[in-house]
Amino acid sequence: MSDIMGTAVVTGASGGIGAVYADRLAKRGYDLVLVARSSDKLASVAERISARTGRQVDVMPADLADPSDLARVEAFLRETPDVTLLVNNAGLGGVLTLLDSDVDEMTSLISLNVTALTRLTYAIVPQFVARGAGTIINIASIVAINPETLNGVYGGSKAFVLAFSQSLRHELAGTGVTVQVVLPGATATDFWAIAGRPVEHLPGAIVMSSEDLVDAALVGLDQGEFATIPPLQDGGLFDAYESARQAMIGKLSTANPAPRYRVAA
Ligand code: NJP
Repeated sequence: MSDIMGTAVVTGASGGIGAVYADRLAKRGYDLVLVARSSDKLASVAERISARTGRQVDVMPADLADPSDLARVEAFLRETPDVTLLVNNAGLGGVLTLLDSDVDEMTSLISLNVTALTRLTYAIVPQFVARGAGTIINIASIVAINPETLNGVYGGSKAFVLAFSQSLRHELAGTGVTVQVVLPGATATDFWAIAGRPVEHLPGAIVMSSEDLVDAALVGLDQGEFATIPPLQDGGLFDAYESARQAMIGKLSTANPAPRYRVAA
């Protein structure tokens, strides 16, 4: 195991954005543990990266929507002191409206996008806090702030990831633990085909490559940025959004209803 950078655990690393994170983190000197369901794809990603970088790359096949598989990955995070970075990337999307989508599929989406990400974070944070170091990268989405675009449960799951990350950053301030949340826009991966709308159906001008997305997100991490939105050309727009949110803080809980809600006499 690498004793300088330590080990990065990347979920959803059998393809798409997660496989690019794995590649880039190995090039930065991390050893890797790659998590996803498909053992074959994981093995070929691992083989390719270790051949290119000489890093130790282990695979941990697991269905993170399955409680016993998830518990196995949680135990690994709790018990492996070498882990210095967790990329919570595994996620499922959806493009259908409520009327056209199946609630059982929505529940599975929540198990992966929300429950697994939460449980893995709970598993690693105490270790990072005890060591006074560690990095958590949570992959959210632009639908966290634009839930009207795709399926609403998908948008809601990513709004959870953003809110949970905001709280984590606040709670972990001063502990030495770094939290970053990444909000990709449309990115050219299998995500779209799996969700039922192949990426080729989207205008090319709104689709980023997974390599550009991850490289930009890592620049954001290096700059100490908390919320990184690689496609947003004018970063000031997010700053203004965040300022409006901050301006409400301290004013959101009062004993009396606001005058606009005064009950008519
Ligand atoms: O998707 P894809 P992306 N247990 O489908 C794994 C977010 N995002 O790379 O299990 C464990 O190519 C799956 O592997 P396998 C998105 O919400 C994307 O685009 O072997 N792992 C594969 O490795 C997600 O959070 C776009 O099938 C499971 C990986 O997850 C993240 O980016 C836009 C699993 C998914 O790879 C990566 O998505 C955006 C399970 N139950 C946010 N189910 C975009 N692509 O446009 C799946 O805003 N995986």
